[in-house]
Amino acid sequence: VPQKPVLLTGASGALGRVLTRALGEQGWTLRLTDRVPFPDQLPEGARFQLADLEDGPAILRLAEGCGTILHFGGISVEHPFETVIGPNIRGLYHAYEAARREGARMVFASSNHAIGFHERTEVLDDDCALAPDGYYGLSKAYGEMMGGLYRHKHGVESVFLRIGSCFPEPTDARMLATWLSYGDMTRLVMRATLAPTLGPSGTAVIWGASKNSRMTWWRRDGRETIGWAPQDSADSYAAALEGKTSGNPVAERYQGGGFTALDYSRSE
Ligand code: NAI
Ligand code: 15L
Repeated sequence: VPQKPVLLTGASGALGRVLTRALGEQGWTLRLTDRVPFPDQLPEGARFQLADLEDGPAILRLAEGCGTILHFGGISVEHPFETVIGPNIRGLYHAYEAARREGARMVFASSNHAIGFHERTEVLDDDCALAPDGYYGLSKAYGEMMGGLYRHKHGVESVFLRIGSCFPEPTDARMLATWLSYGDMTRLVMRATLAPTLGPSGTAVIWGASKNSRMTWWRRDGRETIGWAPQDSADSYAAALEGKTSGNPVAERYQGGGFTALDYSRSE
């Protein structure tokens, strides 16, 4: 159990609700926040406060006394630039300012869409070039770079979770590679929070996929530093899903799948 309370943003979202239940069951002291009400029963010892990530003073107050910030709030799929920038850029800045003020570790829900324009034939390590596949992916790349800034300038530690596809089950052929089970995601967040050190760099990137034999795109990362390994696998869904491709040549070429093909206007 962490020594200090843990702040979870995006608590009312899909992954926030999974984490609230699982971490609450482990006896963690949770401070929860979102801009929409929390729909479930609160675990014992948890407090929920409505707040917009764009409200900096509110985020600073919420983080008071916390040792870790699990930053899962924000826009979670592709949207126009003007929709993304408030929650995912200004909101992210407020979360990092809170981490700096508290000396807290940041566990940031980044995304495969920060690197989505790498081709599926490429094998990526954690130091690969960022290649965002939209304004959403760009906000995640910016978040990872902001984590680097706050480490260098203020000593704030960050774990960047480059989550693949975290859903109850894989639902298409791409997810046979990118699927991250809820159980593996929960254990990943627990290790990212509890790991005593992130090593000399003070930051770690983790590829967030389960033990899928089709995940040939992502290789070296910081999982040993935090002591995490996935246990679940999408493999048993292969027979049902391998024919379920998008039919779009752009989406099928790149790791980010359908996000890469949205509003795609390149002709050569
Ligand atoms: P979600 O959309 O269900 O949850 C996001 C939550 O953030 C929502 O409850 C929403 O109300 C809240 N939020 C949005 N703007 C806000 C604002 N301005 N102020 C306060 N709260 C705000 O998304 P999900 O699937 O739970 O994802 C959680 C995080 O993980 C997101 O950051 C997402 O980008 C990231 N992620 C998720 C993946 C997945 O497969 N589910 C894959 C990769 C990354
Ligand atoms: C994400 O970043 C999204 O939050 C999620 O809804 C999925 O689209 C996922 O990536 C994915 O790439 O499957």
